Amino acid sequence: MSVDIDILREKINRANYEYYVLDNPSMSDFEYDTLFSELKKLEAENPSLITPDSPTQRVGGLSEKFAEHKHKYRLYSLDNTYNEEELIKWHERVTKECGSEQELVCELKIDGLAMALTYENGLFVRGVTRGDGIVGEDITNNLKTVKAIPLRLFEPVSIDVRGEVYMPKESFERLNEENAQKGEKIFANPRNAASGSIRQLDSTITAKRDLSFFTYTLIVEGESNIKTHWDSLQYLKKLGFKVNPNIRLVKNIQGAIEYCKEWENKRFDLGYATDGVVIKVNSISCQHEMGYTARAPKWATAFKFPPEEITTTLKDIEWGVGKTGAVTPVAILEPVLLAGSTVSRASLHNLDEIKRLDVRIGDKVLIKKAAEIIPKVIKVVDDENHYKLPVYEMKMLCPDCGAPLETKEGEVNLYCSNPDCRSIVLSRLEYWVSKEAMDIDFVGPSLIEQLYDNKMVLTPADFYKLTRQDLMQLDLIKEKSADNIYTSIENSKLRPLARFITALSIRHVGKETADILVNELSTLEKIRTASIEELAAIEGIGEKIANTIWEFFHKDANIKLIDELLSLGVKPQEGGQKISNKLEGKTFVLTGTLSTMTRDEAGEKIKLMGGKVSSSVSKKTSFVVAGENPGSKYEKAQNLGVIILTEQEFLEMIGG
Ligand code: 0OX
Repeated sequence: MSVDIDILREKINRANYEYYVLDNPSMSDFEYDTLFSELKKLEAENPSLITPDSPTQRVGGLSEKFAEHKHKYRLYSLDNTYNEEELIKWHERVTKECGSEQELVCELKIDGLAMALTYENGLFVRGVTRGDGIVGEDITNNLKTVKAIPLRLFEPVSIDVRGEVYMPKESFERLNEENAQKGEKIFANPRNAASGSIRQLDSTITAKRDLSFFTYTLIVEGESNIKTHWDSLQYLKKLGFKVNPNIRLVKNIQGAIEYCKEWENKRFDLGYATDGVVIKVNSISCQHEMGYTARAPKWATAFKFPPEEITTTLKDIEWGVGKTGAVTPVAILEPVLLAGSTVSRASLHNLDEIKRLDVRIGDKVLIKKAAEIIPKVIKVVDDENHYKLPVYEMKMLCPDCGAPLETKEGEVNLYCSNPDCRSIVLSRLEYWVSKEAMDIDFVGPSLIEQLYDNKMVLTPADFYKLTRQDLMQLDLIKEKSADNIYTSIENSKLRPLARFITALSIRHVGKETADILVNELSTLEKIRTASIEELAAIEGIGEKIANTIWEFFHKDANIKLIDELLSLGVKPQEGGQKISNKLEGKTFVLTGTLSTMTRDEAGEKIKLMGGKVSSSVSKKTSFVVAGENPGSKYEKAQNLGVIILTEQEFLEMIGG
């Protein structure tokens, strides 16, 4: 038994290592989940066999507060350099103090949070935040949930390492999208998101956030075989740590300058944020010789990339109305070039943010590309002019229909109080037809506006009352397009229930929550009639969302809308997400044009049969379905040896 459990653990740890450290998965999600469940079951039956490095120990629990921990080795800061000249000067000091020109190691400066990790006999025993460099907080349980941090090393050594915990850009965007849906905190950048995630007292929350870790320092004490920083990084890799793949050993400062120039632009293509380059003297004896100032090593320097921030003038604040009725501000700016693109609009989030920043029309403002994505206003540039401008006053009226704005308990957003507000109705109709919702082709914003202004479509139900003749009355709509539009609308009648729920634009209910509701309650009738308690008891819903869902389904206008949709032949496909398990554990990637269905429809079918659909090909992909003119995914599948199916083979697989 103990041998079985050891082998199982080893297999899962290996799979984790390949996935999270090497970025090169070898096992399917299905295989991984099966092994993991098996291990959990064995451990539950034999608790004495649980080991501290078991992958099941990455889940964590609750802490009351974090204990302080004095670092054995101080965590130093880094001195910064901002240009070539300063770099050359730093290097001249290195050459002088070490007696000869030194080789250097260049590393990307990861914009995360520095951590100190301790391993004893190969086991991860402690992880501490930087704190003030002398004393930090013991957050071992939270760090155990970060899969790129090995719980056991490949050699039974006792060492201390340093590295940076960070959140990939994609995970940051996803987290913010989900939080926005739920009306929860929006993080300004991936670093803040990583910080908010790693300092959770409930480490099950940390475990749900996708954090990663690059290791960049091995503490080498006294006599050691490791003579250079470069070798220490290679050794860290050998022990099972994730080391940034873009490190480079260079002969001299010119090499380092080239590296900095190269990454100044290339950094935007990375999946994580980096704010500079760290340049370190390679020879460890030289590092010891140079030593430290009061706060930083003399043998290292950080070259900071020019900030992706710029000053411009705030010309106006425009308020937009979203599909939930939320009225949100956008800063209208004097156009400026920022991170490679011209920016004339920036996010201001909400009225509280406007008050906090005290932005006034005419102010000079500092804007920044948050995580290189959407620009946002950071602050007002302090100058005399600011105080001469009138304080910004919000009218508290809907910018579109003029109805009073209202607030909702526990939320910072302002909402238009008029359910018939043109902007709200239009954006709801646009959302109804969108790819994420009912996926109705050929019906875009301008057609919707025409239909609305001609009083032909005022609610989603009205789409299903349109005839070909109705459509042909409109500007620029000829027989062929009327046919296309009509067929598209007809085809949408049988969309899966989760899409239908998503399409209803219930506040806080996006695609993910709709999936949860359908998986849990299966039918529209059950979802419509569930009590607040029943809804709140569903994992991933919570009280606040339960309330909004219940309220939505009990409002007269919504009851009428849903009944009308059903009577017009809209028949959301029920029965949960799955109708069979035929494709369980299989991941599909769809590429090219299919002749009998759209890629989305093929995706729906795969999901209904228990399979998964992914947008990118990896070793984990089970099949790539290739239609006409497949893209680069086809080549990638060939290179990785992934099975490629023709549309016909795919149809045979799913039974026609
Ligand atoms: C980083 C990073 C930070 C070594 C001596 C003081 C700082 N954020 O990626 N720090 C260091 O080095 C230590 N290296 C890095 N790559």
